[in-house]
Amino acid sequence: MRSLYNRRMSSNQTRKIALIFGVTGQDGSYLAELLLAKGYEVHGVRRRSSSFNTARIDHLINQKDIWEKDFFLHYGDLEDSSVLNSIIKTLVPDEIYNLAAQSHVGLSFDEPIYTIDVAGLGAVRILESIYRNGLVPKTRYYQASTSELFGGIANDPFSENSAFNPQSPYAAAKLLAYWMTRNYREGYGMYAVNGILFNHESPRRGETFVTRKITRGFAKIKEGLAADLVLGNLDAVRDWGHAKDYVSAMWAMLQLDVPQDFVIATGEAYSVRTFVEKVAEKAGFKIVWSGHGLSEVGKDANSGRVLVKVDSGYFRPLEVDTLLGDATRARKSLNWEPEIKLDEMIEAMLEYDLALVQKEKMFPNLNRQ
Ligand code: NAP
Ligand code: G4F
Repeated sequence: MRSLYNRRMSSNQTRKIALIFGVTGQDGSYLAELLLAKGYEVHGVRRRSSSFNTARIDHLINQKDIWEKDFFLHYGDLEDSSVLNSIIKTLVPDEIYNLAAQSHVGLSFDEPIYTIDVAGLGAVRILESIYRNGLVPKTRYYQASTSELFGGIANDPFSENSAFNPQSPYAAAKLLAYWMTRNYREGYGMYAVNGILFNHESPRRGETFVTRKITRGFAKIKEGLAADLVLGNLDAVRDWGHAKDYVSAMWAMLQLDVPQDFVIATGEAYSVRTFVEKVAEKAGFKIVWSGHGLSEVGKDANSGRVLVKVDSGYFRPLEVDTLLGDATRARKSLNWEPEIKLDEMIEAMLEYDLALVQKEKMFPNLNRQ
């Protein structure tokens, strides 16, 4: 990696510069692709790790015509103000996307202070850096807000005007970041917006989120590498879209004349149970449920084999039962529509995981040192 300062000297100043915190994550990788396709100079911040953590962006790093010409990586951490301030001050980005977070709701109950530091104060560190470096007239800021702010069941789908009711340390951290983004917008005139995104998934989704856990689980069951899949709350309902569609909305939010916050959602919601049934069917199984609560199981109708079990370890101290979004404002003002349907997304995720599992079967020692 070349030094930030050398790179800045040689950069083509005529095109827009985007800086992505969380570039190694699901959304960061799709957003980097989108911005590169739009002709941006794209900079991403990655964390130092003792193992490889760039799998989602390796295809960009390995592309000789763009690596360190259009696409750059810098080491940094949202806990370290001095480094992120130096990156922002040196690059003077046109757009900053803050996608970095400890993003697992369940884990946030185990690590509340860390989660609040990164997902909450991390946003304040970036906003302060923009403000104190005099970049308010130049730099636009996107905050990865979340439907978790709403905290569950309501009579109507959640919109920008719905009340917040955070039900986890993660949601409380994101609420802090949400309000600080509004404070800098309303107090200092910064172009700073919240994208209140409902769940979005893809083959690049982290393996511990429920959708990917299910597609990976059924890929392993189908290929004989696992006997069953163990889950938590089967009755949780989520509005699941595709990450590729959602990063387009992020970009569109930074292109308006007047900054404002948007809900991004498909407007359709399904239970974890239904998601399991859909994945199972595509993997060649038909699930029939029996029992209740922690004793409930999902059996394959043909063989009678138990394929799905429930374990209390995957429940959270507070459960968010139902999240369904109303993206009317985004449809009207951003001309945004989700294009990839749930079934199409499930097929792509399962296909991807089947290919991974087949590789694992052929080369069982591939991931061992
Ligand atoms: P993700 O896959 O978990 O990616 C999170 C990114 O943040 C990774 O690049 C991670 O780096 C980075 N990160 C974590 N801690 C950091 C730290 N201390 N300093 C710097 N970077 C750090 O999440 P995602 O699904 O792409 O979501 C992107 C953002 O949108 C997150 O803020 C999430 O909370 C929010 N969001 C997601 C959804 C959704 O359904 N996906 C919905 C609403 C909001 P490593 O790769 O090194 O771990
Ligand atoms: O996939 P999940 O872990 O996602 P969750 O909690 O909805 O959070 C995701 O979406 C948020 C937007 O609404 C983001 F802000 C956040 O960063 C993250 O991307 O769980 C979905 C549902 C939950 O109700 C959970 O209790 O599935 C339920 N579930 C049931 N069994 C499980 C499991 N979740 C996980 N992770 N693992 C299980 O075994």
